[in-house]
Amino acid sequence: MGNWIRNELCALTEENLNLLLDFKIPGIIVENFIPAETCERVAQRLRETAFDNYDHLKDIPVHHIGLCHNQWAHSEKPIYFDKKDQAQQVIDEIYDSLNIDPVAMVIDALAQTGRSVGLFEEPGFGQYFAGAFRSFRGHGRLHADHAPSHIKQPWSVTEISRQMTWNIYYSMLNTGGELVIYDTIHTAANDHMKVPGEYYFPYEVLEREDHLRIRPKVGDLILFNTQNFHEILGNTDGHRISQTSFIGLKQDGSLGLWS
Ligand SMILES: O=C(O)CCC(=O)C(=O)O
Ligand SMILES: [Fe+2]
Repeated sequence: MGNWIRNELCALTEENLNLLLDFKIPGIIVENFIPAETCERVAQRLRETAFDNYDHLKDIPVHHIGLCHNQWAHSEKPIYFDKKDQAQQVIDEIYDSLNIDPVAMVIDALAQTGRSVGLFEEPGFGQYFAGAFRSFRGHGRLHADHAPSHIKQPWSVTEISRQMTWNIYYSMLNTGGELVIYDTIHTAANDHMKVPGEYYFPYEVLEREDHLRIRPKVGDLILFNTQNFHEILGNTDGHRISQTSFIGLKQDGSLGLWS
């Protein structure tokens, strides 16, 4: 018996957010979260902007703009926080004169479910960066994202009890690029199955067939629980670019965003 009580993306409501945190639904969608014309203008700017490599991960077909905490989580804390202003400036330039702030829009949308929501904070250092752009080409292999399991240093994001993600899709591939979410939860018990020295898992970790395969559309906001194993199917014909951050559930029931 699987965990999911529905096999589709659901609307953003208080009840569905609770179900998602509880691994009972595959995800949440808000279609046309960003208007198509705005997406096209942002996508054009993004295609012209150089993306950095995730140098800390070998062999992953991903580039990013902004700041990715995972990349600096095993360095001294000021190294990450010193990069924040510059990263935010690059993101702000992408949205220059478009009069939208998608990170604030996501925070507002989540807050409408009745939860307290904000940027994640590190005592003594302030707010984390949230809202990196990520560009995929090729296969993002089967993985889970869970700061308490991956990070061995005492950052506040390691104190969460659940981890989700949001993605707004600005540019999609002509074919392929599906997001596949599996009804199998990453746990301390299956973590040892991770391919040594890699970020991904073999398909043998999956406990059942149940999965949801989605082809996101430009303008969609999609949320899912990153403790569910997931993968991004590859292709190389075009750009698959989203803006994204994680969402952590804190001990007090509030949600915090960081990238
Ligand atoms: O790009 C996507 O559709 C999802 C990427 C992903 O692995 C994540 O947001 O954790
Ligand atoms: Fe992921």
